[in-house]
Amino acid sequence: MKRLLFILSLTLLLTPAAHAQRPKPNYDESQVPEFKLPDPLVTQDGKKVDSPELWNKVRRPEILELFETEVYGKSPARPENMLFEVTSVKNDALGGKAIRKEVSVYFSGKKEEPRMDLLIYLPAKATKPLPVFMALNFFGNHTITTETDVKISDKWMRANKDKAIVDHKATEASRGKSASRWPIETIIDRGYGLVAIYCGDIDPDYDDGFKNGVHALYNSKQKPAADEWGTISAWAWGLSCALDYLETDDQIDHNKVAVLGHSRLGKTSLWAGAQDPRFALVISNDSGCGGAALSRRRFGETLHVINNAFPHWFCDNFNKYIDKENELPVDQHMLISLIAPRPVYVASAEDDRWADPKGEFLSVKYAEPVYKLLGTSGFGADDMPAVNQPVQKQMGYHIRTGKHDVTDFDWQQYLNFADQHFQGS
Ligand code: GTR
Repeated sequence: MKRLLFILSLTLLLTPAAHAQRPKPNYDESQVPEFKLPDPLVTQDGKKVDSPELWNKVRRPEILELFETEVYGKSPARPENMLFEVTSVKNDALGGKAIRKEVSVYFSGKKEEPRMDLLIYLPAKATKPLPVFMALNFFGNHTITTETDVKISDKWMRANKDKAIVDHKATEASRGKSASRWPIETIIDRGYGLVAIYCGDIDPDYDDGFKNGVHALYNSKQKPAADEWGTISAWAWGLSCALDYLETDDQIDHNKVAVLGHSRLGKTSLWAGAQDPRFALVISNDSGCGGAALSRRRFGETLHVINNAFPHWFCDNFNKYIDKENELPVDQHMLISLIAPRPVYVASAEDDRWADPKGEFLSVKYAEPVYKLLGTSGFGADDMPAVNQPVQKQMGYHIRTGKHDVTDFDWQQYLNFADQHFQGS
């Protein structure tokens, strides 16, 4: 008996807490709790926001600060003396279609870690600076292309057999393993460039107590306070640093940079776009909980699950709202509202119930009043559109068939949306 108890308690000890307590996800619309969303157009002290001035002066800064202190965590100011080093240029990449560059960004201004590598593809035929999509990736820039002369990332990677990661490092066999998500030739043919960055260059995606990545530059003595940056904030901060480089590159139209991300990196693209108005267009692909999905719906992934499974993504204050979503002073529609009046696009996938497609749609819808107040065409969809039927005005949305992924269909919509907002101006 004693032995049995011992084995039992040992098993309990060895079971990761997150799994032991992981509640069953709700996928039943009738079980979604009733909730009242905070109004993006009412200030903290109850004043109706009825003019763009009031929005810009009072309400927007209020909401931004709430996301900084309660959800993602405040980031430091970007370094002023970053060092940008162009490490390769190929003028006939992709069979002559593209100019390809690799650029290293040294955050401290010295040639030392942390360092972020940009892989840039631009249409070779361009006669003027071009709009680009900028996006983080999960396993290194060499995974987005099959071109064999792109540098293989030397950074730490999450374990993944499919991506040929061995001992947390990429291998030669990792090349092109994520290429299906990056239709580079189509992007080039449509007149856009692509800027790719491995998210782990900015902050490796695991909970190390914030000692590595860019946190090392600022948090070497003590971990971030409860309202200071987690990993998603660090990634967003890194995207803004990359934009600082783009502003020095005269082949790129830095007034037409679209920031895009999938899943955890879609949460990041929204947060990057919310904080940094230099991002002219923002795209979130299947970003789910802590991204586009409304937290109060508790459909699929919840605050309880995400904060236990990924304690490093958000700031510590976000834990206060586990199972208490109604006490959050914001919800994710207000994250979208921070991007107004700039074009924003949210995409869902039918089988990606974990990310709560309806909650993603509703965030766009409930951010619309802010877009309207600022004089844009808004969204114009009251109900969720049918699958594969995109809605595209100043705000865009689609739900496509299929699973959690980035597909050619998604990219077609993003390119159409960018055409609408970037071309001819
Ligand atoms: C899942 C996580 C989601 C989503 C996804 C991803 O495990 O629960 O929030 O971000 O990872 O990034 O692929």
